[in-house]
Amino acid sequence: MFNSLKKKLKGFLTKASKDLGEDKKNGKPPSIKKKPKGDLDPFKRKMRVKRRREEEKVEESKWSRMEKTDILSGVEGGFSGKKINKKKLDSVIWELEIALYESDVATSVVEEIKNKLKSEIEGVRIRRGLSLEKVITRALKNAISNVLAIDPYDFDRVIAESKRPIIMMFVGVNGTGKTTSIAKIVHRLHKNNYSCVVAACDTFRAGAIEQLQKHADKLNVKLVKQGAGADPAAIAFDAVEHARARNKDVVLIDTAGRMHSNANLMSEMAKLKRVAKPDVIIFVGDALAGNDAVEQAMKFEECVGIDAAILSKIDADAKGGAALSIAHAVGKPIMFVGVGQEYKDLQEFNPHWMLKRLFN
Ligand SMILES: Nc1nc2c(ncn2[C@@H]2O[C@H](COP(=O)(O)OP(=O)(O)OP(=O)(O)O)[C@@H](O)[C@H]2O)c(=O)[nH]1
Ligand SMILES: [Mg+2]
Repeated sequence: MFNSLKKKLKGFLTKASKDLGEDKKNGKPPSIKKKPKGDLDPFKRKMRVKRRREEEKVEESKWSRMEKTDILSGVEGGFSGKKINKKKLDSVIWELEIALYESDVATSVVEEIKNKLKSEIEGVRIRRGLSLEKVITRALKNAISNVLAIDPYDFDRVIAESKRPIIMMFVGVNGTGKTTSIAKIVHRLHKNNYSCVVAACDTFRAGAIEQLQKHADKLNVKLVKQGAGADPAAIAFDAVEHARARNKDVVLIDTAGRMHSNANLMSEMAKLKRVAKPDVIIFVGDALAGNDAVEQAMKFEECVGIDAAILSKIDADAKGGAALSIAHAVGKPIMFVGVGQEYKDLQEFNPHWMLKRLFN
């Protein structure tokens, strides 16, 4: 998972700390400037030495305070150490930019990470003995965490606090993992003792209803379906009625995969939305599609409006571009990530989870 991106970030950090740390002379805390000795009498000289020692003590305590607290906080401290050189910084940040683009990170996200990293470390003074790599790593983690920091989607709370039945509709392009994600979510909901109904609204693709039926049998969940070619809106309506009549907790609507450029299927989805009145619309994107998944999410957001995203196939994704970009670019949180093909392979996503996988 994210191996290529992880390697690229590590490479960047090593190179950045080497390139930025080349100037060894600047690494020392300042020595207090000696004043010309002149013709001071012994008493005055003694007093001057004493005062200098006191000043040095204050400097030392500043340094040690800085080491214990934030390693970046020396910027405003007014005391010197190795200062990160702006010109060199620009050139190493270029390396980061390339690494991110190669990993399929969206342009707006690359810019955001780059600017945040720059603002965190430009002009910062680093005390000798402190690892430059550690300082840059921390700044990069902050920058990445910043682009991931969209209000998280608390699925369990939404389910617990929502009206009944709560209606969830899953949308996305072909083969991204909508049906599998629905099955995984039913599995999760059953584990928490919620009752579900699934609506087989993909009447378009051959075999879609049978695929869902297999999951329904395995999961022992009610499937509301009709034949191939039937009106998806009518099926969703039936499923919601069924859930109301039987006091079921959650209705999950599976829809046909569609390209946003397919006007007919997009307007069919809009009709489905009008009839089923979903409380939550979830975009399911394939992490392996990288930046394309981000673009698709933006289109679905425009066409139908989405509340959150699920990124599937993260287990096979070396680049991490979609996971880094989608929430920031679309402004919607990642609800879950799919980490395999089994029902249990669904995980909550948060910045901490991502950072752990990128930097540990
Ligand atoms: N490795 C891996 N494979 C997954 C994951 N999620 C789904 N898949 C696989 O991706 C393929 C497509 O999944 P589906 O759930 O059928 O995708 P879909 O979006 O419903 O496809 P359409 O209905 O054709 O639009 C299947 O082979 C799944 O097993 C995941 O998180 N990891
Ligand atoms: Mg499907």
